Amino acid sequence: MAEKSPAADVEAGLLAHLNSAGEVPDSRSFASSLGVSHLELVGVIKSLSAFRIVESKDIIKEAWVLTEEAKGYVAKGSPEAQLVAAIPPEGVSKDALKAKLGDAFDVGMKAAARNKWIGFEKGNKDLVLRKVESVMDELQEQLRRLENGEAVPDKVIDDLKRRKLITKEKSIWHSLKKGPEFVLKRKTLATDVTTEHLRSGDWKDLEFKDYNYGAQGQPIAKGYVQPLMEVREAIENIFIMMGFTEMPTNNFVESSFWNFDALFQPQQHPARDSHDTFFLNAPATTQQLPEDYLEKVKLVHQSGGYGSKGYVYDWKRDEAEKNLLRTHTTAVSTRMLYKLAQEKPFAPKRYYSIDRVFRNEAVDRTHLAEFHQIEGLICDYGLTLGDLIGVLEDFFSSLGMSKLRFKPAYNPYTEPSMEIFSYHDGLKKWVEVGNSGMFRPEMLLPMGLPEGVNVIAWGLSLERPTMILYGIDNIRDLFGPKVDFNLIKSNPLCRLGL
Ligand code: FB9
Repeated sequence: MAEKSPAADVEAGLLAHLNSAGEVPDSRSFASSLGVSHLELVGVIKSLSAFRIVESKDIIKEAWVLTEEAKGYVAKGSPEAQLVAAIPPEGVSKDALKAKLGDAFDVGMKAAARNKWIGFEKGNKDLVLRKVESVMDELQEQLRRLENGEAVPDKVIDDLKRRKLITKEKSIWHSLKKGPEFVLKRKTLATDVTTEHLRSGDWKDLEFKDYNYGAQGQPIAKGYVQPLMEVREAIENIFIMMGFTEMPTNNFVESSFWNFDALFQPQQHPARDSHDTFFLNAPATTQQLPEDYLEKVKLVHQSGGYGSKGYVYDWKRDEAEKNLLRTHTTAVSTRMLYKLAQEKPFAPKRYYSIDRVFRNEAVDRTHLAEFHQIEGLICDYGLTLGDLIGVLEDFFSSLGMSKLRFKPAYNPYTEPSMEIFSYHDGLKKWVEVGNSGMFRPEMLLPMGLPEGVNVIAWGLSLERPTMILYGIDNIRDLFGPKVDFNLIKSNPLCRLGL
């Protein structure tokens, strides 16, 4: 038979005592009567209460307890009393006293002086003299009384608290009585039929523990999807369902040409200076740009064409060759539209991209120097602003945003352009949920896209919807070194548009 665990002895002792005495008024004194720690008895009480074998009532009392320092004073007297005791009638030097009392010296000196127990000789501040024969060590007395649980005046409590000699401690103990399922000896309920039971045959009179169907499973140590990636996946599924294909965004480093010039964004545009854009020192400039297309971009910037008068400025190649961290994934759209224009005959396309973009902006609660841009574009003959509004309605209604409003806006590469607003039921307000527009002919025609082909496009961030969906207030809790993993672990699955 298995060796009886000390807990079993405690249990047997408690049940036997309850059986005879009917109750245990104070679990603390009962534990010391059993010679076990109160904690160990509490463990048994908790398990017996769970099976309603005993009934336990918690008794909570807050009491002042002495700090180690205070316990020292009860043993050796208060610092001031120790100090006086260490002063011989002829007095003694401060150093000698410090050597004798150690860190009680400073406190002792101040308190003894305050109590006018000590004094100094005129002109000799180093010799400490006793002013009193004997002292009544109030502090030691008060601490002793407190230690024995005796009442002391509040003023004394405040003084002892101020001298950090006492702290409040909550102690909990229990009064016990027989429970509705009280038994003298608890049948150990078996949880499994083991070979031992089968071999010993005692399985016949074993009682089995009920299955606890409510038991939580072991938390599975598994990886967790970053909320941004959860929302990314949900939004990707929406694009794919709408027939869009992902654009390759695996190049954070881009040339000014594809990021700005090809988008008909003039070289003196404020976004093109290092206040907004991270330019690279190495590699500082790009080597390969399509020569013939570059000429066309140069021309349309300098003197227009395709019905446009252009920007009429001196377009510089070296400006376009400057490398930077892309400020938008629209740079990828530019590359893809140029590539599409080279494919004859023209075939309509729906493209999307979701990846990091970098902007040298002031960082705040919702802005970092990088974020994930989501972009969608449709390239086809005869597309109108109505088509853009239509596809935005589809896209955002799949994101659970049905009520949209559009506000005219300006982008160097789209005309007309619109900011998109959605009424957010949870936030009870209109939220700006993105930007959109129709790419300018000055951008599309130099690429070689056929007359009559229009491109409608829109963009938003991944961080904003993720923060709103997960109720995250500060972007640093979502992205970057300060992410709180528990937030990621405890996050409910994102239920977006699905
Ligand atoms: O994401 C944004 N807001 C947003 C989006 C979804 C959302 O979902 C909630 C669950 C309900 C909530 C909010 N914005 C775009 C709007 C603002 O947050 C804005 O202040 C910040 N914008 C970023 C740029 O900041 C400098 C968000 C980012 C943005 C803005 C514009 C584009 C892309 C990202 C674009 C574009 C574009 C335009 C025309 C053609 C092609 C691309």
